[in-house]
Amino acid sequence: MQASPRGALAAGARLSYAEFAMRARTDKRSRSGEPGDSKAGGLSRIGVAIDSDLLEKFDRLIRHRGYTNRSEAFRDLIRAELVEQAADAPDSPVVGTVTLVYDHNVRLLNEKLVDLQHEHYDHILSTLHIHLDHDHCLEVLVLRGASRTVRQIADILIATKGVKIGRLTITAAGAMP
Ligand code: NI
Repeated sequence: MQASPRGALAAGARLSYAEFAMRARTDKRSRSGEPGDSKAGGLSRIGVAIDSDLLEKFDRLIRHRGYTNRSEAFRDLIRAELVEQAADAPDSPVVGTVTLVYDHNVRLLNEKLVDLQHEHYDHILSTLHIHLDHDHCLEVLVLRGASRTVRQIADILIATKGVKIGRLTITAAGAMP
């Protein structure tokens, strides 16, 4: 059975960005009329043998996360693993989001963070600054580059004295599985 990407889209209860990107590409391929399109855009059905207790826990988890069907949850989990594995290679092109929370009263911290960002301006796509409260600032930076470089820049920013919370989230910048 051949499900059209549009049909699948209409049936999908929750659309992650990865899913959206994949479907957009599938849709484009379907329209291009290249040989082998139907296979590229097709769905395969698989049967999975799974321990009942484990399945019950999985169902609870995905319900808690807002999934309305298992297939969507399985696909997202598989994709997350593939992206993580791809981003592990030091030369893989990635996009990283760095979240920083810091106390702007710490002497010269603002200047230090801005200097660091200017040193790596060619890898920083965007920054967002929010004055969280009287003392704290939240900064979100979007970095792009080789996995190794993005991690290095994030580590330097996060380890800067006075930064209270720092997190890096990485996703593959190339083709999404
Ligand atoms: Ni601020």
